[in-house]
Amino acid sequence: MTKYTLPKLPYDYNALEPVIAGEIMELHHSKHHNGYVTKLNEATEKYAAAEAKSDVEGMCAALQAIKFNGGGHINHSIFWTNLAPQNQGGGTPPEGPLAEAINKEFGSLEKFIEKFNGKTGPIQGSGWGWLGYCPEKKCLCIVACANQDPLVTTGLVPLLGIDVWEHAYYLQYKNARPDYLKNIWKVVNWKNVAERYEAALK
Ligand code: MN3
Repeated sequence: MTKYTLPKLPYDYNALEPVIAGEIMELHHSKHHNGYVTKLNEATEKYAAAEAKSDVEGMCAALQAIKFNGGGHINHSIFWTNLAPQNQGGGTPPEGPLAEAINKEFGSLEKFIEKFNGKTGPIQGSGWGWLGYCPEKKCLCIVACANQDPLVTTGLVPLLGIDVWEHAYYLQYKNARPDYLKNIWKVVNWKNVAERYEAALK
């Protein structure tokens, strides 16, 4: 059976400083994301064992854990690549088709960020803000998801996800989620977001 593994971070833990402290990145990647991977592997084993016995109750119970921990694994795997150190393009505004789509849908990058933060900041408890592509309506949209619910469950293709669980910012920003959301754009890897957008169009 497939064993899921923790992807390597594409930069050093302290490379996003001063926007995100190295201590946060290390805990977030090596403890939190790693925990989702470990529990996803346990849950898929439980599911397979239950399925082998036609134990539907056991299968349903395992599915809850697969959705949460699998969602955590999917979301963080996207999140790490959505960010980049400033000397590697982090914060450099998008160009090309993605920039055109953002301008068309939201007016400008600044207005997009304002709307994104306006929707993501008030998420109650833990969750994620997403920029997604809707293949049906052929447009960009901003969606807030609770817990670790992966965006794909809404039918959208994930392009950019911002983690607003407290573990993503609390050590540095304390209760000031809006400050974290204001700063994070300085390390957004728009090149990665644009690649995801262009792949979604195909
Ligand atoms: Mn997280």
